[in-house]
Amino acid sequence: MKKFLALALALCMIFALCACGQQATTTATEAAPAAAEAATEAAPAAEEAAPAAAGEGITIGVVYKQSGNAYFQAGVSGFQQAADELGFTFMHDGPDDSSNDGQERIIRNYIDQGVDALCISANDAAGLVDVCKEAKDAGIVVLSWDAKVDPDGRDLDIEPASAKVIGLTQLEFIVGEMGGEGQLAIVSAGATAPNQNLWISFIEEALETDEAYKNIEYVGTVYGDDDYTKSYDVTKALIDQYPDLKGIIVPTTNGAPAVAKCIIDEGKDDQIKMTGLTLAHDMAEYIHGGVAPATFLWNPIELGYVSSYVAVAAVNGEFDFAEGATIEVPGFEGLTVEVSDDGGLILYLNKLNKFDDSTVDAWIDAL
Ligand code: RAM
Repeated sequence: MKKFLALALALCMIFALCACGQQATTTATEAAPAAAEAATEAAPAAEEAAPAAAGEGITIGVVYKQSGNAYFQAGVSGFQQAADELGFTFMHDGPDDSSNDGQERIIRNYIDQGVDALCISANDAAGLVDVCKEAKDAGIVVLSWDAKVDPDGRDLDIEPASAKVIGLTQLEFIVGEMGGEGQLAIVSAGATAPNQNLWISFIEEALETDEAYKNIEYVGTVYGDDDYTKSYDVTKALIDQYPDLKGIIVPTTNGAPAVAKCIIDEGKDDQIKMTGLTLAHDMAEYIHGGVAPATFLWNPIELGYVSSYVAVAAVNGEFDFAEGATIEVPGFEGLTVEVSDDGGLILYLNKLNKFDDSTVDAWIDAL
């Protein structure tokens, strides 16, 4: 009876095939929800949620780029909210040094422990393919979330929004702040980071081809490796090398506060403005202060939450890894699998929020 109930409940998770693959389009929303809403947006009350037993007996191994990164701690709370609703168990870990080797060791350990699914935010899209293939051969569902594993190593990649939208939202904003002209630099995370590199590729393409940016002199990208001190130091070196620098894009949460602090310490906050992908709590003072007039981010809690629902459905054999497949997740609509530019499968949440002087405080408790 118990078994039957569990099966019946599991079947309540509805996954359908839909022929219409839609292009991802996202625009940053001006309005941030109240903090309480932000925190609960991804986690509807348990009684409204899909079947509590769907995840019973399932173990998920969550792997992220680095330990101690508040962005991934938020992501983990999304996995926890889904675990509370669906009943699966999960482990989570990331290397201290943001290395590919460290992630490989964690994944191997999870394979040895017999996990049913892996959810990985990769430091190197190609570097994890072999170990992920081993996992797939062992019957493990392999999802990447936040930062992709290359198609051969994954079943599906789950991303907050299209890479082009994420990249160009930051570019348009900073160029507006720069009055359409002057020197622009990027301070990124690690040099192999799949998500940052993709966003930057769209930024660089637009800088080369779009007339709107013809008066922008792009001086290049430097890497702070998602380390506060290194991000600060590379920013200082940039400012020394380019005394006329007017804008910096920082597409990484760990680097952003270090860059803002450095601009201010160098006494350049009247001249240099920055934007990027940031959390709210560690950037609010810089957003209010004006050195970062606005920044952007999706809700990483939601990314963990949706990844959990996909993982559980896939382990239960109820999610088809195919273009057009859809999944129902409480609080989300229209989640549809598409074919990504890299030829693999991708699912977008399509949510990007803008943190500015009037919205950032509402997000501080959540992010
Ligand atoms: C950092 C990580 C993560 C990225 C965010 C924006 O925390 O690099 O992968 O999505 O920034």
